[in-house]
Amino acid sequence: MQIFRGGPKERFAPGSRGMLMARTAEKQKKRRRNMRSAPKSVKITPRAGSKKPIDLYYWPTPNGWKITIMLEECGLPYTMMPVDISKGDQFKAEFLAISPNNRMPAIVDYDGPDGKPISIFESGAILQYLGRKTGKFYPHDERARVEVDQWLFWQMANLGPKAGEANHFRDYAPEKLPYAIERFGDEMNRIYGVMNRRLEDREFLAGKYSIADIACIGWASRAERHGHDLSAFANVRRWLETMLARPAVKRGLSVKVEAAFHVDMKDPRVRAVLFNQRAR
Ligand SMILES: N[C@@H](CCC(=O)N[C@@H](CS)C(=O)NCC(=O)O)C(=O)O
Repeated sequence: MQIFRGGPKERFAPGSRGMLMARTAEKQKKRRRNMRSAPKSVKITPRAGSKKPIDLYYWPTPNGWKITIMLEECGLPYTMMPVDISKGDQFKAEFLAISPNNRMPAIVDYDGPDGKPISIFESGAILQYLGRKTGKFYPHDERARVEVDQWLFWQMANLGPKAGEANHFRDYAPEKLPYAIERFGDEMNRIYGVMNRRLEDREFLAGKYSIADIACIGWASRAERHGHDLSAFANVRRWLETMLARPAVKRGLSVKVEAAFHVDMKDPRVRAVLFNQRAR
């Protein structure tokens, strides 16, 4: 790959077609960058002539990134709808109507299976749906699909929830409870061990790159938050590097929401929204 330093002026004669095209490309790039960090609902990579883009209800966390990465990998146009979970957007009636578990991500696909809109919550179900819809990263062949499903469900039931608890007891619990910190720290160690063994003789979790890998990347890229630097898990590190080098993974992980930068997890109002939730 050739890397150009400097702007279009350095590469094309003033007023040339090349210069104009480069300028337009730069402007588009800038616009896309700004859109990704805008606080309101944001349209990303819309295509002329296509149906209304998918609405993605999103906050920049490992569960949210699963879907931005998948949408980017598939080249599907989407509108990012921020769900400010620090302020309680996840409890609003209109959000609960599509995501009754008061958790993001969720999507609305206006071009559903019968051409009518469909809403989906739970990141694993969304990944499978998008995989079936596009025929990408989710094989048709039953044996290959079972491989993917196993590792996708493994992420949903192990890596994700246990990392969340490890994180909570390390960083957010009002008291440092050694038992809880150790319990979930050990679990994370076990889980990375499982993943490391699995990746010993294959590049990706299900052999080929799939939604199972997409589900894991956001969590594994934050391993240090749950107390691991992955140095003991060489195969996971190699997989992580391969994943992070993918342009769509980079784009998916960089879909930002400005307001998320200003969330203070020590703020009692934020803690009251996010912690000690009970049936409503
Ligand atoms: N199993 C769900 C988990 C989603 C989840 O935990 N989302 C978190 C952010 S990472 C959330 O929306 N939290 C809101 C809350 O705790 O009220 C999925 O994979 O979609």
